Amino acid sequence: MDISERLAADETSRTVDTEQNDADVVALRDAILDKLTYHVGKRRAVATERDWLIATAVAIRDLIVDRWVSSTEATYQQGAKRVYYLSLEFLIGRLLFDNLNNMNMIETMRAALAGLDVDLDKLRALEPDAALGNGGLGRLAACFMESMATLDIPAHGYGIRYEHGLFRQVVKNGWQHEYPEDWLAMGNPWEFHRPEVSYNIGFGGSIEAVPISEAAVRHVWHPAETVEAVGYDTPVVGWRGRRVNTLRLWSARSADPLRLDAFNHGDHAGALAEQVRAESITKVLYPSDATAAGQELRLRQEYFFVSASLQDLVRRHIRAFGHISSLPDKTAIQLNDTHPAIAVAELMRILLDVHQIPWEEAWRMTQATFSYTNHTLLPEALEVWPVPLMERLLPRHMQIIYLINALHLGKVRLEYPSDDRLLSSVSMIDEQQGRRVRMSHLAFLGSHRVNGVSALHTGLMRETVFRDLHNLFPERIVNVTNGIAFRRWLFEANPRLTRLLTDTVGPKVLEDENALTALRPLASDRAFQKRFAACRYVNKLALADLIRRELEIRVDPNALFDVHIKRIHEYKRQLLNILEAIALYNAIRARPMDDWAPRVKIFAGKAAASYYQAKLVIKLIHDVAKVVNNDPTVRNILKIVFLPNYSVSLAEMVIPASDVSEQISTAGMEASGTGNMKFALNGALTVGTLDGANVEIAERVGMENIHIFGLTADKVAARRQRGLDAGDLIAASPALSEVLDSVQAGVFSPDEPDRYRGLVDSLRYHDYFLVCADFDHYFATQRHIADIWRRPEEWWQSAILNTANVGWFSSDRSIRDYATDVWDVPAYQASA
Ligand code: T68
Repeated sequence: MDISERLAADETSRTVDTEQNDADVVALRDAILDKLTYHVGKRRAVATERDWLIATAVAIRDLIVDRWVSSTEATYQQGAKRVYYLSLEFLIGRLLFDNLNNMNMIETMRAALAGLDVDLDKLRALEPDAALGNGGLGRLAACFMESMATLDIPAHGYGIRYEHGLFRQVVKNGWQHEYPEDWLAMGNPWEFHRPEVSYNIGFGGSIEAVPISEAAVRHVWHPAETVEAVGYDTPVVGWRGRRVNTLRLWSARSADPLRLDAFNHGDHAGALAEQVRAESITKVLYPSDATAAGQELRLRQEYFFVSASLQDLVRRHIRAFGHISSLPDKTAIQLNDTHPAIAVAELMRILLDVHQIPWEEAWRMTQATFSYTNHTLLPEALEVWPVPLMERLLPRHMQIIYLINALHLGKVRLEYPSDDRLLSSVSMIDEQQGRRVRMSHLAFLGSHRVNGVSALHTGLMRETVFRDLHNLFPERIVNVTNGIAFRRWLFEANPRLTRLLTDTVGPKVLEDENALTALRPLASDRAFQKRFAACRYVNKLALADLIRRELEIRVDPNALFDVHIKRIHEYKRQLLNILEAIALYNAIRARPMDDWAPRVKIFAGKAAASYYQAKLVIKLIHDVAKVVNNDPTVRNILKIVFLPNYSVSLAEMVIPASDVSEQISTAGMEASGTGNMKFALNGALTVGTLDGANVEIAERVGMENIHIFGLTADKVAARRQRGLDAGDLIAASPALSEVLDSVQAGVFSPDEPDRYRGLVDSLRYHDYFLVCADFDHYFATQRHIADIWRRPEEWWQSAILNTANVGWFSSDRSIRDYATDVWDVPAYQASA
């Protein structure tokens, strides 16, 4: 066994905590055995690994609960302001290691389980991912929850407890198929069912105006249908258990579960119909990462969780402070995209109709309480709901929206009397294609702060979608660049690198993201470079092993691992990457004896079920892989791999094993990206466009340590103005011409030669995502990266400088920004 094999054989998850004392180990072992007996109800002799996982989780949960209770108590005692994060998605992933790590208990737990002949790493792999989100937006919510607990901010996350999270992706013959995912099948040891925390949620019906004085009426909504929302709480543990917050997810229950009369008359299905209808609200997560789902059920989901959450937080406020009037002083509600934007009308309804607050005061309170984060400017992703649907489903809310809009437009008209263009642009009702409510405008007008998620994106918000609103309210839009939880994306995902960092910089690197800068002087130190590279190598061995087991493809861990993992979307340009792979393949075949740097191109990601173009790209990646991986001329110089069923857990495995990070979206289209930060933190070199947070990463790591190519956002806009025919560009690029001709001719799809004809035609004649325009520059940049790969001292210096310089992208920094600029709450400071 050589050194790296020995390192690999060493368990994969030994981490940073060494505080392990025998008494703790014994106590924990006893606690686990106790849970096995009294919670799981099994004897040790017959316990399965799953039983041990439950017993282990529940034993840790007990320790977490103590902190949870004290955190909650302290917030009440201090009368502190609370933050509520409303999100239709929380892409949490697994919790076992997250909780152990934050509680500083990994090694103690490992020893306790070893004493019971149980392997902690096996239990880790058994836990299902909580995939209650589509992609970046949902994962951001999960990182933010962790950072809020770490920074000792009293916060609650509110969302939906989907019975089925994001679909399971199965690839058959290169095509994606979707299957339901069943994360709750074996129970969820982290959550607490709160049957006593339940609220009625109304839909439809009529409004009664009841006179309460000469001049005033009170509106009473009589819903036609009522569904019950029931809470499930999951504790969110901050770093070192400093604070434990709550993620409260709602599940739908029928107010009237069984019509016994119908059942007794033999109509068994009919007797349950109402239950089925009610419970369908929280059955599935909509698999739409960029397009508004458009279905009525989606609007029902949105209102369902918003109404339950607002009823819950108002009740909590009144219990703590006695009166509704102080709500904005003690409450900050963050709307994660427009999905919860109906909350603006719902809070108004509660203030006006339930608490009898006058309109002006209710509106002031609402604006002071809410703030809204925008995550996309893609027109197809901006939510609009048809007015007739809103009137039918939420009649009182629609009345309130009309009044908000009338008062708002009245003010605009006073200032700009005859500017009809302006009025229609800032109106909450879009009159273009039927009348539709613009949820972005509702969220904007109902908030005191509106933020974008990277500097570039925030600038584009001001210039494009929100231009007119921004001119009316120039203080409202602020930028808060996204961040990632270092605890998960460095400490847990890459324990080896973390150990190297703590050995080198000291334990303060675990507490303070800025301490990473201490690595800068070591970047050119050959000995340190070798240790840094050894961590990567061992992570690559583990990934190579996974690829062999999953796909029966052998990859060389000494090759450059070039990784593109994220949702599959045209703007993210997996197509550009696979076309570049074909060009490289052609070049290798033309000059097989050249000194090529061996490369493995790794892809993973899910396409929305209805997104044919994205599914076709997955198929193309598989078709190209089949040809390239089986071509003896190419030997091991190029391999192409598509890892199925991308998930948070898969990302944790792949990112620490990556040499190159693909962040190649069409400039101006990726609001921020957060994967880009995870790779850079783990020392991968980015190949990317000047898009989203790539711009800020480049500023921090230095242009010599990131590989930027392609049109800038301005140039993209200008080029689109000129037209999208790429004929001239293709004619000018022999490499691109050859690639497109071969794809079009069916070289990679001999079983169906026309499979990619339409795809290539759209590149030639309507290249909206500027794949052709950026192709040559991308290809050249990739060759430049290969040159650097051949000069290890240069490569590892650059890699180390990436890790050293991206401390700023910690979600702790993002949350501190929100705390100061948006929520006005204090946040924990390490040295304070
Ligand atoms: C992502 N958005 C952005 N949307 O694309 C990404 N959309 O640039 C950014 O880093 C991230 O948000 C965090 O700010 C999404 O992930 C969705 O998932 C989504 C879901 C439903 C409807 C529309």
